[in-house]
Amino acid sequence: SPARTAAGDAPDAAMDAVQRRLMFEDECILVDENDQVVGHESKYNCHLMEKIEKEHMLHRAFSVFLFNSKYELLLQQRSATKVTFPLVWTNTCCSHPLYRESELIDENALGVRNAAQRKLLDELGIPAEDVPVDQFISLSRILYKAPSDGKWGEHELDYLLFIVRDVSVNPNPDEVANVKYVNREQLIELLRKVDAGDEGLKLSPWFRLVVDNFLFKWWDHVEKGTLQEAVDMENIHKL
Ligand code: DMA
Ligand code: MN
Repeated sequence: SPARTAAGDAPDAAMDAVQRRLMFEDECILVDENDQVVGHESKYNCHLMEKIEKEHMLHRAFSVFLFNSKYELLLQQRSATKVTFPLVWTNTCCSHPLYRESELIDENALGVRNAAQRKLLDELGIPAEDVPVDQFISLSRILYKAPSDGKWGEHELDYLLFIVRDVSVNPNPDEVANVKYVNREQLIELLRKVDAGDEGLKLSPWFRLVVDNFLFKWWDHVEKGTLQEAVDMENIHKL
């Protein structure tokens, strides 16, 4: 459709109705480079590349990496209607903690973990009881900037949340085009295809950063049950 082919430059009127509603309803948390809360702003404004460049606007986000009991990682392909990064393959679930009391709790990243539980249900239909908030391990934080297409992009301070659970999955087609579990070999094969340009496969920039910098060493900890040893919430990695 015309809205898809040039999503980044399309007028807002062409934006998918569900995604447009979220762009204005979701109030993101603005932070400084040390992850201190400095304000709040609509999801819409937070993802305008012009604002990011001119006002250095930075917002808080999270990326969930969910593994099943066979230690396979659940990937999702973003829906065609996502305003930023449509149809790219990425980690299990990504979004933003919102500027509301329950998602602003700093202690042990509880606000971010609450947001993760909310979005795993919204995007993937994973029941809250399958992903108890105390089961997420906040491993680290990264700071990155990535243009999408046209006027949209990301500039985020992103919490990397790991969880090992068998869950029931029922993807929401407004958010997710496809899902699959991969073991390490299957992810390596996917990376090879992406790098070769096969089948038009693309990965999200933040997932690629985590893959290239951390994922395989953390996967060892997932398998050994030693994820706590990998926790580094002191540093914010600028990637
Ligand atoms: C934003 O994800 C968060 C990261 C880490 C890129 P998103 O674009 O999927 O957010 P939402 O699901 O709220 O649209
Ligand atoms: Mn964002």
